Amino acid sequence: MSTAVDAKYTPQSYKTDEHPIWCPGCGDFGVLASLYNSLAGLKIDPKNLVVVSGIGCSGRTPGFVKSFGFHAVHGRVLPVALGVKVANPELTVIGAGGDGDGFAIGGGHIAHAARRNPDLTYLIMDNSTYGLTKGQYSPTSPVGYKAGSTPYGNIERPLNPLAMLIAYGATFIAQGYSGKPKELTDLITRSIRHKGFAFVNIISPCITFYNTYKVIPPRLAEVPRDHDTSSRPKAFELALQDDHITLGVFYEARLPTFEEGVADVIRHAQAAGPSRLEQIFAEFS
Ligand SMILES: Cc1ncc(C[n+]2csc(CCOP(=O)(O)OP(=O)(O)O)c2C)c(N)n1
Ligand code: SF4
Ligand SMILES: [Mg+2]
Repeated sequence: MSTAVDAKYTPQSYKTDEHPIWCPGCGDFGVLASLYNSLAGLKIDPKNLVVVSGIGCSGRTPGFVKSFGFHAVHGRVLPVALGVKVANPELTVIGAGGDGDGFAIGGGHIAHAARRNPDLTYLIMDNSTYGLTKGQYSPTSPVGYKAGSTPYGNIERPLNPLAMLIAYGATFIAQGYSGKPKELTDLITRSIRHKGFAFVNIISPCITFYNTYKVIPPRLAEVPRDHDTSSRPKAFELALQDDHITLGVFYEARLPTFEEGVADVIRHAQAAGPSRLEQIFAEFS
């Protein structure tokens, strides 16, 4: 991760001239403010920062962060972010998108990003709805969720993003809430510092199509103080309980990153010399 220790950065340093066009009260404002705070705390030089998003209200995030940005097609945050990171491992790469973008159309990518363990941060702004397209049910909408696409109530059980990421082998897994920006700033900071694939599921209510501001706060709980973040079974246990919405770090581990693996492959190929490459080309020609 690249940092500029000789310069002063404030949250303001990361604001662009674009004003978010999110609805007043949208949870995504809290996520963005927390992201600005984290970036300032880490003193990340905007020229070494890339924010990649998919499509959705949350997908507008790169437009609001002073950095390089890539507003990818729907569901393709992770392949683009991985490509950027492999091309230049010195960059800090952050993926941002919604529950629909990440878990529905882009759902197939998460498993492979997690098991490859590139040094990326992936922030999901989870409002349990498709905000941009007016509130259709999403993979994290609860059973019974009523909207235009489910007038008699959603009949599909929601997926559990935390359990899913633990199963896929992500090396940093956390959950935050847009209404707790101080705690969220800390989680985002830890996720960016983490060397490897860091996933933060951020509960971020859509005030317009699925207003959960009253139902979420009473259900919030912190990860217990004695939780062992190095234990996958303990992380599963925590993720599978449904009495509370648990906030904090569920799991973290240091494993080789994808870029470290790629560098090894390049070293081996270079050591094998051009003759080995010629041999391979000959075999396939
Ligand atoms: C290939 C493709 N299919 C469908 C759409 C329509 N579409 C745009 S955003 C979206 C869902 C966004 O939901 P989510 O990712 O949860 O983001 P939010 O708006 O809730 O932040 C859909 C289905 C699209 N843009 N491209
Ligand atoms: S529609 Fe929902 S998710 Fe989109 S900006 Fe408005 S409140 Fe936020
Ligand atoms: Mg959504």
